[in-house]
Amino acid sequence: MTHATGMKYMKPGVLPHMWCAGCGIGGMMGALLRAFEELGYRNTDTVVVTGIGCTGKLDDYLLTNALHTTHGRALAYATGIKAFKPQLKVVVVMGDGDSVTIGGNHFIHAARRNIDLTAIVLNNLNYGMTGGQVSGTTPEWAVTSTTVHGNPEREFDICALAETAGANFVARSTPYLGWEMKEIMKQALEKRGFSLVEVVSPCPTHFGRNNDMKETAAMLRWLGGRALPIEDYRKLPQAERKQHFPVGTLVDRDEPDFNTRYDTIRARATGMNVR
Ligand SMILES: Cc1ncc(C[n+]2csc(CCOP(=O)(O)OP(=O)(O)O)c2C)c(N)n1
Ligand code: SF4
Repeated sequence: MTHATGMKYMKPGVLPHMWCAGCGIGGMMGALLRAFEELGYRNTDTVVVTGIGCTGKLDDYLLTNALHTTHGRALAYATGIKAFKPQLKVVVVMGDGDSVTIGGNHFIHAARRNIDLTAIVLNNLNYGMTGGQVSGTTPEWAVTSTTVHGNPEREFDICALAETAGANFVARSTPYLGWEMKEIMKQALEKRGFSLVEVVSPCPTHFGRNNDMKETAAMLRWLGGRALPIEDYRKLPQAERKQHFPVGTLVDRDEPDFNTRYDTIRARATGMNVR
């Protein structure tokens, strides 16, 4: 019996990768490439768009079509690709800074358009690449290099944001749950419309070190203890929910995506011109 390795999507000779030991980005990439393989994706019709940051370095390793864009703008580039080449599978891989902090506006509008993209957001709760600064998803209490006595701001719930803005598919996972992440990614990749997988992930180098979880195992245990299957999370009293985040498929609906709406309008407009 053979198992998907995802290696056929990787450039030869690029390992070892640049991420710190214990970082969750490598595992997320492994899950994504295995998902591609199990779904039979071809390099030629798959585009991986990234932004900037540790997570944004992912495209360096790939043989698929890949586009390394600017910080916070990956979804804008991806929207252009999908709008004009709808036959391509477009996957956008971003950090929490890229997607919902500097890039928050693009995130809201990509979900609102329900454009047929798969967004994978690696939420490591801080700006990893630039030294562990506070981001829009840093928990309220957390210490970072720019909130040394604790964070006075409240954090974004990325999944709730995507749901409210209109995404067809919203899910959350964490490397603590192993290959479940790959199965969720497969669902997201096959879903028409805007789909989001948030991967809540360890950054032992900054977030862990700043918050008494210097060892990766401690960060993974902490994430594992906070993650609750959505069915169990819903049973919790409101006051206890703050200690946890729900994992699994949170939203799965079938609203028309951007290209379907656009094609309908174009057909109508063309018909009107002919008359
Ligand atoms: C417009 C712009 N602002 C700021 C930066 C500097 N910068 C590079 S990476 C980064 C943080 C990345 O954080 P995140 O998106 O969460 O990704 P991570 O490194 O944690 O994976 C910042 C602020 C930049 N490159 N471009
Ligand atoms: S700094 Fe953090 S996010 Fe960046 S590679 Fe290291 S552990 Fe990963």
